[in-house]
Amino acid sequence: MCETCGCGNPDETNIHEPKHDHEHEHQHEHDGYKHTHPHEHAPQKVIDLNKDILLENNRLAERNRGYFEGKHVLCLNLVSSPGSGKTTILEKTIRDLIPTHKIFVIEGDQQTTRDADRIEKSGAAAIQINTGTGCHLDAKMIHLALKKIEIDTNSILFIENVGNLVCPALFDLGEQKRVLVISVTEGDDKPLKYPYMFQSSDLCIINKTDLLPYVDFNVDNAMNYAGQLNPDIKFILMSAKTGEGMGEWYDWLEKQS
Ligand SMILES: Nc1nc2c(ncn2[C@@H]2O[C@H](COP(=O)(O)OP(=O)(O)OP(=O)(O)O)[C@@H](O)[C@H]2O)c(=O)[nH]1
Ligand SMILES: [Mg+2]
Repeated sequence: MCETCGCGNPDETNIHEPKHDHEHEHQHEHDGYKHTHPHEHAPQKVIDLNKDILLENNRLAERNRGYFEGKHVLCLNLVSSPGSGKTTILEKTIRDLIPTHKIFVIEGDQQTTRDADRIEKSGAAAIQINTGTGCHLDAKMIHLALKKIEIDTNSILFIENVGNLVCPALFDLGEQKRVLVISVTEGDDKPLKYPYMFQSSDLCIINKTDLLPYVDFNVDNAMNYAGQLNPDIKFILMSAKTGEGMGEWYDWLEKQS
């Protein structure tokens, strides 16, 4: 349960009962005889998240956005489920672009400085935010981090959000663009199950394509589902391991600057 965004708060949820009748007959074997009797399953529950706790966050996000615009900083918010490859993509991006670009990174994780350490080894300055029990970054955390890291003008700031396809979708950080990374090991139905994240993202990187021969992931299905939710979303097929799609990613980055 997230204690900071209220997604575990029962007052903020709606529970929909299924429309069909749950009663049907079951056979049980008892004392060597088969008995048939009606049996009731526990009702299925679908939980919707309410979003009206975000006004203060949006106000601070606008302040962050103004700061980035004033300094000509391209700020990108990288979101994904845990382990999709955000840090690996950033490591490769930094190694390739640091000779020609000024790059800074804000790292969000519940615990450890592992990702910030990886980023610094790649050659960019990084600051780590640990959210504790929190499952997302918010605009205030970015506002405070910006006071601790001196971002140059005309630079790129990557924010790697906490690995989570749910709560980070709701929190504007003041970024210009949101980059969603999914990987082929997660299943091609993710857009259907986590629609807010796909609706709110500008670019969807489908990572780990080197593993496509080994997993049941239909790229067309994933793109169609996401495109139905968000007709403007762009896609890049990528393998941060082999380098496939990195050139396309750098072209996309250049177009945003
Ligand atoms: N095969 C393959 N593995 C990859 C690729 N990209 C990343 N990985 C591996 O996937 C694992 C997770 O990668 P990370 O970059 O740490 O993922 P992340 O999204 O930053 O993870 P969190 O910060 O924990 O959410 C690591 O073992 C990477 O080596 C890829 O393109 N192909
Ligand atoms: Mg990471």
